[in-house]
Amino acid sequence: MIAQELIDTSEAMIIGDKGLLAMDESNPTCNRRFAMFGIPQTEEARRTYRELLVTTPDIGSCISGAILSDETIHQNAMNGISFVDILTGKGILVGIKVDQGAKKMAGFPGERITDGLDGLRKRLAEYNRLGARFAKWRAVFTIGSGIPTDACIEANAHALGRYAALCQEGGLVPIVEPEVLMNGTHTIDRCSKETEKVLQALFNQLYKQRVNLRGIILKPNMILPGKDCPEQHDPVSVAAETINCFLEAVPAAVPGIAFLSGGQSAEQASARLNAMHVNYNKKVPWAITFSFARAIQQPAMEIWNGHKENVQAAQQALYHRASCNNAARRGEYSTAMEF
Ligand code: 5MM
Repeated sequence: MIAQELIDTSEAMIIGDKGLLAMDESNPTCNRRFAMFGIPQTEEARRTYRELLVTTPDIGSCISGAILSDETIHQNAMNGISFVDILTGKGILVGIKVDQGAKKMAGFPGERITDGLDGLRKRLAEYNRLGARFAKWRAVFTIGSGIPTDACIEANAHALGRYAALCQEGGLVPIVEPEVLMNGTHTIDRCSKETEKVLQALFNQLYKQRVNLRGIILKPNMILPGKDCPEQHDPVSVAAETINCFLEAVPAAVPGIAFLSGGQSAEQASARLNAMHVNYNKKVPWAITFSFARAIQQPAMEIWNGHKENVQAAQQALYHRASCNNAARRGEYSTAMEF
């Protein structure tokens, strides 16, 4: 019974041309992003900004689910209605980030292991009670000299497996997020090889830990060269590298791959998602969608800038980015949409 509910939820998360709005930045990350625009880094500013996001007119026509953080899932709009009720009222599924951050991995300089398994079963039950229908856990891998190591990959894959199994036991669909970072000078080929290694280790653990693959969503990086690699690639090549890598490593039972943006510009992320749909839509077994944070929110945050009079324009910018990504899911996005 629970298995069917999980499958129904994961199908609802990838429905049509909709995607996921990642608004689960931890307080330090949100504050860092606010600081870039000179926005005050207070709990009230974070609440006001999240209210702007969830009350964007017609956002439910573009977004299937929103990922919240622990602070946000407990907050209300100014009129006293909880963010959970606002989202649910718009037909948007509520998700919750449950990891407690990627911390330095002891004995492995430059590598990180994600915390948060202690007490997780209890936290999941509470989030379920609050209205969450899915969860998210992010593991981070850095490409560099001799890294990521097998130890870092195995430890993070094991933790993702334990998290995913606990989520399914508690009736929540786990978004499983292994992110190979864009930081560095590495080539696209190196990104592909390291991502494939990470995905294979991850799916081995999901199998071993009896996770129902039809009741998860994978949230990975696209296959990209490092930000500082001299050779950059057009959207068609990125789409080809990405799909080839995922065909090698992701079982057909997985219903959907929801890409993170990882520091790409909003336009780049839409163009690359679009190229995957134009060239491979009928050739892959999973839905291909988006779960962006920066690439969907950044223009809205910049316009808002902490000022009430900018709320409407910021909401229009969020809606615009969501629509561009809907178009990309249909293979109909073009840069002409940006003017
Ligand atoms: C990689 O970050 C996730 C997707 O965001 P981008 O599209 O900007 O890459 C995002 O959901 C991330 O997991 C959250 O922002 C939470 O991050 P922290 O590090 O604050 O927990």
